[in-house]
Amino acid sequence: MLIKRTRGWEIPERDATPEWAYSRRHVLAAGAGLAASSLVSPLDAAAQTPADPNAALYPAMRNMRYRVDRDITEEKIATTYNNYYEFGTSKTIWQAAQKLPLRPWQVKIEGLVESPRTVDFDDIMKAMKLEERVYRFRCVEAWAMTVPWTGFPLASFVEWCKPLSGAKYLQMETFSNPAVASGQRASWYPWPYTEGLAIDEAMNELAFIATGIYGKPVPAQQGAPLRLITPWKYGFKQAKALVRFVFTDKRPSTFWQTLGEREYGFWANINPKVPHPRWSQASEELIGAGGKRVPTQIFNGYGDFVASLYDNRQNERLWA
Ligand SMILES: Nc1nc2c(c(=O)[nH]1)N[C@H]1C(S)=C(S)[C@@H](COP(=O)(O)O)O[C@H]1N2
Ligand SMILES: [Mo]
Repeated sequence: MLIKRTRGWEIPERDATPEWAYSRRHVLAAGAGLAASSLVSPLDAAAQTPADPNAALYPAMRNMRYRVDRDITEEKIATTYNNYYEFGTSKTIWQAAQKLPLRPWQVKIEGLVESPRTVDFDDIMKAMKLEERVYRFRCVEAWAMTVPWTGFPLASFVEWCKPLSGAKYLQMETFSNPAVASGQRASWYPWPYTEGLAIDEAMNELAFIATGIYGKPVPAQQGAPLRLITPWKYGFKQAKALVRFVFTDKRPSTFWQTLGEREYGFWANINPKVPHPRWSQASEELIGAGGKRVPTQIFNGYGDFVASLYDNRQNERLWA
């Protein structure tokens, strides 16, 4: 039977492309790239190291295949309301996170790959083609935002790493630097922060490595210089400030699973019908929208892209 479904990218876009996205690009296209610096707020200026060699790569062209049906969250809200336990357990860690030195930034590629290696973040940037994607973002604490990430598909990066056929999972690891990250001095947490995806999830077109947000390099508090984005999964999967990618044949343990298996599973797909022990997942608060709540969608509205990943995993704990 043929069932006509509205696919994600056919949903009419409403307010998803703010004027600045065009006007700023227009300015750049006109060859007056430096004029864009006048658009950088003091907040961002603090977040960027003085000479970010990649600054000129932003803004990148928006990929219009990925559309949303709600307003983009105000930049100031999204960049000052964060979860980043390395810098504390409150939502207001954005200033503390500025202490993280972002260069040099070495990334290890290890495990089941043709040749394990350590690469510089700036060399990854030279190898990848940047694009902008507006995605919904959902934390398991039932708050949500809608933001324009800049970066590259995780699939492109995985291919670049040349994994061997035996690689079934990809583990990702955040930096370890307790001297600047006060949260990492709390010994009851299983530092460093780790997360993982099955290889087919990592190869799904939605999985993304963000290096930028709002048309600029991503600020420290949101995971600079590179972090994972999987919009159909809860926020805790989307590890920040990555330093290590390990290809493996065994399902890796994760930071949150180690802390509480009952609350944080490996798959952590978004489902309004499966409550977390402490938070109903039926609806979510859009941050910066005056307390407005909207119903949560299965897979955060991305089922057309990702639901088939789980057809043969129905015996697993797929949600929350
Ligand atoms: N390394 C690291 N990554 C992390 C976290 C963290 O504490 N440390 N928190 C996660 C959680 S719970 C959420 S909701 C998102 C928040 O991302 P944002 O601050 O960019 O909104 O980051 C995720 N990635
Ligand atoms: Mo979260």
